[in-house]
Amino acid sequence: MTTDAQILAALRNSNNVSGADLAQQLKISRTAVWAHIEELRKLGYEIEASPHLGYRLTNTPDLLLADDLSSRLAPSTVVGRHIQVFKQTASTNDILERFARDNAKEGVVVFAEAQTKGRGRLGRKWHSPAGLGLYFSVLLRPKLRPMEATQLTVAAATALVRAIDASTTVRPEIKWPNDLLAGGRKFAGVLTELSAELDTIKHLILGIGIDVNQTIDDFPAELHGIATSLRLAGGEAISRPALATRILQELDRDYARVCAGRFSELADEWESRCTTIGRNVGIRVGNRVLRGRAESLDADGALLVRTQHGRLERVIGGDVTLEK
Ligand code: BT5
Repeated sequence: MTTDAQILAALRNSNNVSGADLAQQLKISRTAVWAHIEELRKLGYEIEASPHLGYRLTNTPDLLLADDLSSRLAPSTVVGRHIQVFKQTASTNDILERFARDNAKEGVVVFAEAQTKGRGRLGRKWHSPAGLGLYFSVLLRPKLRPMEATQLTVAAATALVRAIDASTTVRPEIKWPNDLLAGGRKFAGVLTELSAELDTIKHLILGIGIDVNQTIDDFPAELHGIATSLRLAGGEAISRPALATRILQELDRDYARVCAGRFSELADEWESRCTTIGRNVGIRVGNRVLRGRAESLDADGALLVRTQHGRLERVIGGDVTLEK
């Protein structure tokens, strides 16, 4: 952890910390502590200083800073063990793909304040305006077969739902396979990209995009009517670093469950929040549209659909429309 991260962690852990205590903990001089506090203030952290009580953190900016995010996570977490934040990038998935090829460890997370080429599935775009949403990618190296990768898209969705339940008044619905909706409008999506050999996953990148503090004017015209943000749905602005931290914590927990072979627990949780289950659906897979009733998830995270002819089909990807 950097010195700034350690100072932020210390300030968060107690109401007031004296300069002398900080200096002792960090093994630096009191003048150096003061210089770091000044730097943090310049970034927008409001830190009060009183001669008797010491330093007190009174407000944090809505900025994503690697040190700040790291300081909020337990040292033992896998997801988020190393965090990097870019001011702007084409796509966080592309950055992480490069890191993965350079043998980065699993759990590395890359955030961007803005993306110029944010991607959805099948070459679609993800609108990623600066400072309003969360756009990040997580590198995982699960010991799973490629056909089990859908378990991790499901894990990402349950982690997002739990984090949003805990941090906001919005109660998201899941639309299979990767959309989070509020009031029928999409505010988050997951892009899972896989590098695999025949029967093993080499690495997997979970790319997560969430509309957090956008107002309607922040969306381009083509998304009006289909997209929303947590702020629009819940009526209040949300702290992005606090939400990001909670998501990484929940994802760490769900990833551990998947690795321990406890995916079925997640599948139950997922099904309870998924508006696709129990509905008649049309699923476009390539050029084909499969029609039927979505029944459940199987042990690998694929959707089981009972077709009009009574056959049970297993679907691992596609675009769903809900039918009557
Ligand atoms: C997704 O694709 O929903 C996955 C989105 C993943 C984005 C993250 S951001 C971090 C990481 N880096 C990346 O480059 N990507 C990932 P899909 O299901 O294909 O949905 C794409 C469709 O959602 C578009 O065609 C639009 O209709 C709609 N859309 C685009 N931007 C949106 C936004 N900001 N909010 C809501 N809907 C949006």
